[in-house]
Amino acid sequence: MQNWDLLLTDARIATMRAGAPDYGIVAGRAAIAISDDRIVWLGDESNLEGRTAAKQRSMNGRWLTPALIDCHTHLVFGGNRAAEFEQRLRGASYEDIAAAGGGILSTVRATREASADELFNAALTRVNALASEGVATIEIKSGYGLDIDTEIRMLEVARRLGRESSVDVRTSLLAAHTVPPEFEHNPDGYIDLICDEILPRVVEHDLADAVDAYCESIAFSPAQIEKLFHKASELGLPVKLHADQLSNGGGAELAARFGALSADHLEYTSSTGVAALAASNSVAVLLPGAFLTLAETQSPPIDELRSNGVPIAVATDCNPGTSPICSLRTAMMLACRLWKLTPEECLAGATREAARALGLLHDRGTLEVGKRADIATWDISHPRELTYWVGTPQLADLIPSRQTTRS
Ligand code: DI6
Ligand code: FE
Repeated sequence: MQNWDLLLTDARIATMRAGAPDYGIVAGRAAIAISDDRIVWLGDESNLEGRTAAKQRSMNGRWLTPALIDCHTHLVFGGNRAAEFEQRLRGASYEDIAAAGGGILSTVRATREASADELFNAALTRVNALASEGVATIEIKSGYGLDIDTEIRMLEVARRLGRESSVDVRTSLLAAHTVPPEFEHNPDGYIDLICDEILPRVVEHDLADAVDAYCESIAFSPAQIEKLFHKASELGLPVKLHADQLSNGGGAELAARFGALSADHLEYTSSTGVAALAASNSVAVLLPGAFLTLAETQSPPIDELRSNGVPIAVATDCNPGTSPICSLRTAMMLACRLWKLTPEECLAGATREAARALGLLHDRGTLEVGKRADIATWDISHPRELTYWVGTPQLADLIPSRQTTRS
C-alpha cells in the first residue's frame, strides 16, 4: 500500500472544481494526501481505508481551499503617485494627468532611476503582503521601463521575486504600456523597437511568460498591438491585453482574435466584444481596484459575460497609478460589492479562473488529484467569508509551508 508524503485529516475542503456546485465542497470530514508536492488523494476521510503517510496532520476542522492567485499585477515599480491621487481628488482626470506627462510616465522616470535591488526590495514588501493573505502565485508585468534595459531589469527583478520569495511568479512583458518620451512623435517606431529588439532579447533570456499591451487612446491602437501580437505568436509567447478600460477601442475583439489568455478590465466592452471573448476561450480579468480608484462609473458587462459563459477572474492590478491596492481579498470583496459578483464567483475568480488566465489551470487553481499541492488553510466557518472580511487575518497556513522571505 502506498505511503504518501503528507496526509491532512479532519479538514473541510472547498475544491473549487469546475462545474461542481457550492464551492466544490467535499461532504463531511475530508482528507487530502500529498506526495512530491502534488495532490495524490482527496475525499471523505472514511474512504481512506487505512492508507497512511510519512507525516500526518490534523486540520482540526479547518477550511482548505486552493491557494489564491493574483493574475494581474504591476507590483515592480519605483516611487509612488500619491500626489496624483490628490490631484484626481481635486478633479483632474487620469487622461489629463497622462497628457501632461504624468501618469504612467512619472512612474517610468522613477523606475528608470531605481536599481534592481531597490526595485526588488520595494516589490518584495508587496509580494509578502499578498502572500500573507493566501496568495501563492502572482503575475507581474513590466511596463515602467519602456526602454530595453529597464524593461529587462523589471523582468529580472520579477523572476528573482519568484526565486527568493514564497510565491511562484509568472511574468508578462508590457513594454507596450505607453509611448515613451523618446518616441513621443513616433509610436510606430517604438512598436518596431519592441518587436525587433526588446521582445527577441526577452525571449532569448526567458524573461517573460506572456506579452501584454495597453489598447487605449492614451496608449496604443489595435493596429499597433496587432503587429506586436503577431511577433509574440511568431516567438511562441501567449498574449493578453488591457482592453476597453477607459473607452471601447475594440480591445476585447482584438484579444479574442489572437486567442489571448485573457482580456483585462473590460469596463467599456460591447456585446460584440463579449461574444468574441466567449468564442475564443479568453478569460475576462476584472480589476475592481482600478475601477474604484479612478471613480469609474461604467461597470464591465458582468451579466453578459456570465450569460455568454466567459470565464471571469478577479485580480488586484496592484500599481501606483490606478490601483494602489495590494490585497487580493480586498479586490474580491470589491468585485462583490461594486458589481454583484457572488462570493463563490469571486473565490473562483481568484483561484480556478485566475489559473486559467495564466494558462496554468492544468497545474493549479483547484484542489484535484494531479495538481500542485498549493493549499490555503483558513480560520473561517464557510468559504463565503473569504469575500466578506477585509483586513482580518484568517490565513492559518499555506501548504506546503512557505517562508515568507527566503533572502
Ligand atoms: N491600466 C491600468 O490600470 C494600469 N495600467 C494600465 O494599462 C495603470 C498603470 C499606471 O497608471 O501606472
Ligand atoms: Fe493593469
